[in-house]
Amino acid sequence: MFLKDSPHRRYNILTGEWIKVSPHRTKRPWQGQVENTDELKRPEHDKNCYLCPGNSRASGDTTPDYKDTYSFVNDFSALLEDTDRDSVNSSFFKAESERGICKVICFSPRHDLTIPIMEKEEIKTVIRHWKKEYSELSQLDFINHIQIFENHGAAMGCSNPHPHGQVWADEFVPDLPAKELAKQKEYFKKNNSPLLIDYLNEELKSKERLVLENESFVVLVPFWAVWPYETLVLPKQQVSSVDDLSEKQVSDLAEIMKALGIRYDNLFKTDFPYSMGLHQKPTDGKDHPWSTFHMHYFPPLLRSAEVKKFMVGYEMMAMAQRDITAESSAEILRELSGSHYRGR
Ligand code: H2U
Ligand code: ZN
Repeated sequence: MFLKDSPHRRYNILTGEWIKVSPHRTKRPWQGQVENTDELKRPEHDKNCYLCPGNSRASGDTTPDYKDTYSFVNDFSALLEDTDRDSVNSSFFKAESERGICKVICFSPRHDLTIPIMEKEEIKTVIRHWKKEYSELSQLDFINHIQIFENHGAAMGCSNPHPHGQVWADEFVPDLPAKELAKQKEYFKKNNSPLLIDYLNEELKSKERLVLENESFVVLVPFWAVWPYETLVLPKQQVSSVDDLSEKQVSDLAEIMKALGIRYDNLFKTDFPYSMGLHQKPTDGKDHPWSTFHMHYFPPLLRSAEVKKFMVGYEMMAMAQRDITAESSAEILRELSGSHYRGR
């Protein structure tokens, strides 16, 4: 079958972009080099960490003695609530000022934890905190989009190993979510059904790209994945934002995030780096019935804890390309152990 053996391009239904796939370069899944890069064990509390309870931050504020998930306004926020309002709009020069709020979310007071080694109950607390941020920030009339994400690991430019993520609340819907929304809307107008729910139902039939499944969620390697071990977390029932998740869905999402994190860590026996984020309904007060809540995981590793995929050369100049197919990656992830290699 050409999808398995021959060079081809695949279409990303969410963005309208194409990606090149060259499976003939690696017909068999990579089985080689797996380094056990036993990271130095981190302390539960690090007196030099600005996210650990009781320590001071760049702003001079003290991070309080928090007990579970805690958030604060980023001391180096990319967007500000109070800023000059201005614009230029000519043929060659277009710009407008933008307001916003950026926050840092500490997942846990424990410096040494990561999502895969946190307890499910602790991850539920993080998700409930995402709900709270989404619902509070969406009340502000100048906030029209909320991007929640986690940059994990030094390989992704994360500046501090303390388990944390960020929220950027924007005045304008950013480009990637805007593209995905436009595609979801186009499909919904034609089919009167959400694109990602229909796509998931097709994936559930074929099963070849599935990684994990529970009552409420599925993790799969999307047909059009770019990163070698990229995954998409999809709800089985239409739900438009994190705020709309039921307690059962919060619990199932926590469970599947942990299970996915364990597989990722087990893949190269390392604290697996990634950028992960939530895509959901804009907060502009409109309905967006086509918008399905989902999460993307974009991990950079290719062959080992050290060998990353670089998006350079052809990819910078032309388009994304991969060798190993989405189906092979899904198979590799699916077959990994569900117990963390470090034993917790
Ligand atoms: P990353 O490691 O994902 O970059 O996130 C850390 C964030 O923490 C970063 O955006 C902020 C940085 O601006 N920060 C503070 O808000 N206060 C500090 O004292 C240091 C870093
Ligand atoms: Zn810390």
